[in-house]
Amino acid sequence: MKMAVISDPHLGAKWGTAREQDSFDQFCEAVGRALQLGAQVILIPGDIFDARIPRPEVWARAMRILAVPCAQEQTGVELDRSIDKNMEDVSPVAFRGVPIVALHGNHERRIRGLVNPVETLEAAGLLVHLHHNALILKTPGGKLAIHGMSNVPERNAKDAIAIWNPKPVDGATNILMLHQAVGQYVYSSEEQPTLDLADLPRGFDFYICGHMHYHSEAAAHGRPLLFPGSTIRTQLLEIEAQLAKGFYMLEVGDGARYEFVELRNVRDFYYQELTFDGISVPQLNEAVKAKIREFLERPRRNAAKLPLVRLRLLGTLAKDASRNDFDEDSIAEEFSDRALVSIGKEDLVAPGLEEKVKFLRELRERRLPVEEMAIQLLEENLRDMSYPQTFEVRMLYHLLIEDRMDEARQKVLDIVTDLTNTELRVGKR
Ligand SMILES: [Mn+2]
Repeated sequence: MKMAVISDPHLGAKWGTAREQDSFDQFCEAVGRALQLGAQVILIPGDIFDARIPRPEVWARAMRILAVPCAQEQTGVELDRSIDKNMEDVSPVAFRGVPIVALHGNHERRIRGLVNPVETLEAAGLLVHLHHNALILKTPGGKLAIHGMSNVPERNAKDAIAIWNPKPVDGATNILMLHQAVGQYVYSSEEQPTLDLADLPRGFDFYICGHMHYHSEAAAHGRPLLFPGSTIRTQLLEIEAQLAKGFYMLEVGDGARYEFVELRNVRDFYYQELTFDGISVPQLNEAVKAKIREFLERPRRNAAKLPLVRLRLLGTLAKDASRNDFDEDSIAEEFSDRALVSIGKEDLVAPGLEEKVKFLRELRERRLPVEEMAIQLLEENLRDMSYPQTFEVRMLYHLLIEDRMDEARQKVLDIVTDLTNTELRVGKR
């Protein structure tokens, strides 16, 4: 009994850019290769679409790809029964060909009462959607129970899985499918998972988790926990340059085997962090271009598509140089016939800016009351602007925070009147 697990295709991602076909190309290859390799069921643990409400152009491409497994010959997989799944939601055409069982991910989640795009695909009979329920399938290799929890907000994940409390089905191969951050396996370091490896329910033969975009393997209660990763590059992180994109083939019945299958039509991706110390803008231009040229001379795996080049600039610029003087767009334009270049300069510091950061850090360390911190920042900024001290800023500020509006207004009026009179006198002279 063979199954494919294809995760996070993010159909429609990078729409309107040079990469707008990538999500479809890569999902299409994954589905085609899975069928070639003999998959009898396809599992998709979430984020089929990149958006909650995909545009019709995206729907059309997605449905064309998802219809391919339906058109396959029957593989002897039948629906036996379900647990907590309303059978009226399962389309009578869902078990034609090679069936697809899917979750919705965080990109597709909508509020209760609204239909999400994965449920829409279910209505069309292109797949069966799971959320806190299970399907038990009769297959030539024995019974297969697929239990699924679609994405819930991370803060609720631990409670949601405890309340659901799925139990493995006796006499079946049991698979648990999720779309969450789990323990150290997160989409980004800003996420705070509530779910830990130990919180996963026990007794399943395979644990499968979408959401994380680079593929990884772990163990939960001594059984494989597989993260297929996305089929498209979305994050342009170093780890996405190091790890291949692909999907899993699982074989169950006589023991259990799994293997990661690499996609072939993925763009080559080069990632580099460059650190500088007091570099001038012309030198920076040269260094960046030299690096891109160096990448372009490397042997290519996929010569059919322009490679992606991501450079992250770190360190410091020369004195008096500003980040705005460095024009990354014109460099990207210059190479646009040979590569898709993305340059991140947010972490490149101009010396003036460095002093600002130091000033802010010192302010914070002095642990001043918020109001005092605000006036010091205001004074610092006014100094930068060479403010002529027409108004006594500190005095006005204190009147305002004490809610003495009338006095503040009067002070301003006095000064304006004074200034006007002076102007008039100068004018008359
Ligand atoms: Mn995702």
